[in-house]
Amino acid sequence: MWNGLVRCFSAARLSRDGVRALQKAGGFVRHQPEAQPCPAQWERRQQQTLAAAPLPQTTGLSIRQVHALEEERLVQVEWEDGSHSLYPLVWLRDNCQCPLCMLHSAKARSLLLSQLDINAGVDQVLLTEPTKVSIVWPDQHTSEYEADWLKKRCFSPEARRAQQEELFLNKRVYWGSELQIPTASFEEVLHDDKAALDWLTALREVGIVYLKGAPVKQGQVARLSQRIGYLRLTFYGHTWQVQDKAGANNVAYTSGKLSLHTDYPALHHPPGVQFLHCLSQAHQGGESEVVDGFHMANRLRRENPEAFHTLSSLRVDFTDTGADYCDFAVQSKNRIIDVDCDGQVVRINYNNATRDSILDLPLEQVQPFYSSLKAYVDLMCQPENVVTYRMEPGDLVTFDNWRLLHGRKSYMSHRDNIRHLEGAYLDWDEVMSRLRILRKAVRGEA
Ligand code: OGA
Ligand code: NM2
Ligand code: ZN
Ligand code: ZN
Repeated sequence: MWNGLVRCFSAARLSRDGVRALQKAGGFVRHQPEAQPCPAQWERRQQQTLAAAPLPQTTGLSIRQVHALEEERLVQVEWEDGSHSLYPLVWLRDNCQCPLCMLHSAKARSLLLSQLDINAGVDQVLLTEPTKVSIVWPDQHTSEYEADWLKKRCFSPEARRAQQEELFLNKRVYWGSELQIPTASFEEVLHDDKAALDWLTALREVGIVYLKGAPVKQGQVARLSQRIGYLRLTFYGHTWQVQDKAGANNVAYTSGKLSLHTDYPALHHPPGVQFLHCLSQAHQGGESEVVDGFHMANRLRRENPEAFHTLSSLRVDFTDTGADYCDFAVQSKNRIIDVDCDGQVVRINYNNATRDSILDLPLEQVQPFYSSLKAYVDLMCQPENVVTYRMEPGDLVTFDNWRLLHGRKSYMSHRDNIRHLEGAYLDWDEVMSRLRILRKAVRGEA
C-alpha cells in the first residue's frame, strides 16, 4: 500500500558531505533536457546541471597594469593571467572605500548622491601594490581598491552571472514522482553548521527537505525558525495547528482532502517557506502530496503556450475572511504563474479554496481562464509528476511555498486519534540570509 512512501524515504539522507556529494552520487534527479530544442533562453538556464560550476577565481589574483580610458570614462585592469576588467569612473567614485565615503561599522555607503559628481574625470590611476589600485580624483580626493574586491565586481556578463548565482542560488533541480526527498536529521540541522547549510541549499535547489527525529511535542517549528532568524507571523498565528476543528476557519482545519495548492495566495507576498511538523497521524488517510510547480509551469509553457500566457498574465482575486490570531478580511490579486522580467517563473500562487468568487475579468476571458487553469492543474496531477509520502510523528517537512504545490488526502477523524500537524512560515530573505552566513562559516571565511 505504501510503495510510494518507501521509495521516497529509502535512500536520500543528507550526509555530512552534503548536497553536492549526494548529487554526484545520483541522490537527486536532475531535470533532463528535453529532446526538442528549447526556444527560449530561460529554458536553457534552468536546464544547467548542478554539478558544482567552478567559480571564477576571485581571490589571490594580482594586477599586471591599470590605466584610465579617458574617452570611455573607464578604468581598465589587466590581471596577471592576461584577462581584463573594465570599471566605469562614476561607479569607482561612488564606491570609494575610504572612511569619508563609507561607514565601515555598517558596511554601508555614507557618501550622498548629492555629493557624487557623475561626470567627474580622473587625475591619476596608479598601481600602488600588485593588489592595490589607487585613484586620485580632480578634487584630490583619493580612493583605494583591493584587487580581490575589484575582481568580484567585474562587469563582464560571465562574472556578473556567476556573482548573482553565488548570491541568490537561483538554479533549480526539477523533479517528478521519481524524486527521493532529501532527508536530514532534525537535531543535526539544529546543532551542526554543515548539516544546516546542506539543508538550506537543498531546500533552495530541490524545494523540499525532510527532517527526521524531531521531538514529538509542540514548539519544534519555532525552534527550527530560530535556527534561521525569525518566523513569519500571519493571521493564523506565529505557528498554527493543522487539526480537524469544529467551525473551521480554513479548509485545512477539517479532515477533508486538500488538492494541490500553495499556502496563502490571499496575501500579495505569500510566505516563501513552510514548515510542517507531524505530532500525530491519522490511522487512515492523511498522506501528503507534492509537485514541482516551476517544472510544471515550464512544461505548460512548452505544451500549452496559450494556457501559460493566460495564467502568467491574468490576475486572479483571492480572499480570506475570518478570525484567528485576530480578525481578518484579506484580499489579493495574484497571477497564478508569476514570471519575472526575463520570463523566468518565480512564484506559483494557487489555492482553489481561497480563489475568490469575485472574478475581475471581462466576460470573454472567463472561459479561457478556466480552460487554462484546468490544463495546468491536470498536468500537475498526473501521477508521473506527484510525489506521495506519509508523515509520521517526529517528521518535519520543510518546503519552498513559492515553488511547490502540496496537498493531503482526506482522513478519518477519531476522538482517540487526533491528526495533528504544527506549521510555521518563513520568508526567503531570512532563509537566504542564514544560508549565506552558514556558507561563510563552513568555508572558514567567518
Ligand atoms: C495546510 C496543509 C497539509 C496536511 O494546512 O495548508 O496543506 O497534511 N496541510 O494537513
Ligand atoms: N493555514 C494552514 O491559503 C491558505 O489558506 C493556506 C493556511 C490555515 C495556516 C492555509
Ligand atoms: Zn572616499
Ligand atoms: Zn497548505
